[in-house]
Amino acid sequence: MRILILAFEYLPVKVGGLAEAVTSIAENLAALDNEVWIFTPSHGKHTGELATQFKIRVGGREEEVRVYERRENNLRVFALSDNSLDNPDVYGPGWEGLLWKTVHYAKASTGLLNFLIEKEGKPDVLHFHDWHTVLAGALLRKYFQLPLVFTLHRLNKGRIPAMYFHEANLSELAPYPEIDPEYTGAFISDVVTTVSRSYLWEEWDFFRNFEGKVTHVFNGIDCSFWNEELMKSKNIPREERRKLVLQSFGLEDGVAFMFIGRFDRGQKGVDTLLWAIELLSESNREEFKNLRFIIIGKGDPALESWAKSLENKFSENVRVITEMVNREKVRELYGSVDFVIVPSYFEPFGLVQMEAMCLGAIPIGSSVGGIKDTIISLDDDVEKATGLLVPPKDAMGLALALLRMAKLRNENPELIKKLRENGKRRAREDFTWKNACIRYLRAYKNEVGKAVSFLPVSKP
Ligand code: NHF
Repeated sequence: MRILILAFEYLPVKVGGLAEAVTSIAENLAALDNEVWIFTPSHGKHTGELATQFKIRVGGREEEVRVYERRENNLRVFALSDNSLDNPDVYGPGWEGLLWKTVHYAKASTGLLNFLIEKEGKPDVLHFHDWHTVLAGALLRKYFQLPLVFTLHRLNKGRIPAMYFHEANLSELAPYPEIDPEYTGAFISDVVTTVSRSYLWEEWDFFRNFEGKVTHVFNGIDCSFWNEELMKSKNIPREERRKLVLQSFGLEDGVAFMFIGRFDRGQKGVDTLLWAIELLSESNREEFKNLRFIIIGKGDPALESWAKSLENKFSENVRVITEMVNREKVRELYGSVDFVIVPSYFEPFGLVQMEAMCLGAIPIGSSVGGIKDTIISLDDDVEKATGLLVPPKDAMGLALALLRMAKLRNENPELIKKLRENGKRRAREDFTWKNACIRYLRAYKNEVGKAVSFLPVSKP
């Protein structure tokens, strides 16, 4: 099959989890013998050969577009470049700059496909990712009538002025002054997907509008990097690694918990964890002495200073790292700590619990979205369990879960070992990118089960 992918991020350009996801999808589709074309804004990175150049009219001016192509066998990445698309601020500059970028991208993508189609024929399907590519997806559909698959990695729930649809030559899709591009993208598509089953149902208020064409395709995890064999300390037993890691932070040995993520108020839930630490320090002083927390991340200054104040107050228990930690170091940490805490309020899929499981750290996560779908909780199935699920936004619930798991680590090493092994197997076998792509290929042909509101929702 020939698949055309549209995405605002593609490695090496990376802002969040989107780049890794789209790159893995493209690479795995290509490995499954498909021809894959990716159209992405250059964001100032001109890698590859100049493939073509042409002019577009946009914002009342003529704009010169250059397209750089890099090719790895049947995978071809086309980076689109012009004055707007070259801006290194991936989601900018500013809100208006971003909206103009989406218009430039739509018109430049049309120019490029117009060029490719003459020489090479048309793609069998167009797979576009997140709202930034909606204008491009709609314009390509208008001129080339391709089947459309739209993937929402995370709902943004924003609106944009209709003017940008008019500028993109898509007035027919903009009957109101403000348009929700996610709604439009889903409306014009043949199949709409999101990255976990639970996230789909949590956001049913949105997805119900497209019932009949909505489904989930789980993300995968690339365990070739998140692999114990690649750790510097791979020959040292896990208990020893933990001691060494804690020592490197100036902490004595104890039950080691780790958090890694953005310090924000809306999603990642670091505030729930900080409350839980406060609660434990007050109500369970004896047990608290044995607990160690390594908290990595940055963001909201108020949350950073709250975390730092806990570090000062509990200098024998808490370490807060607000500097950038490289991936190799993060891998050493996952492979050494006992538990990883993922207290998100919502999570479309979530990488942290997957990375932790790849490296044998047991995740304690909120029972939401992809976290709920990927962790098998001790409370649901002791034999297959890979971690523990707790309700989101519940500091007391989390505090009790931490105590429970600390006790388990001290008293039941067999079960702990089983959780670690189950987690590794689950991440490596059940959530591969190859599996994701096999399902996308079925979605491209519309041979995939849909979310049906009158059928009971079952666990994967
Ligand atoms: O992994 C890529 C990523 C997800 O959970 C993540 C998210 C945004 O929030 O699919 O998209």
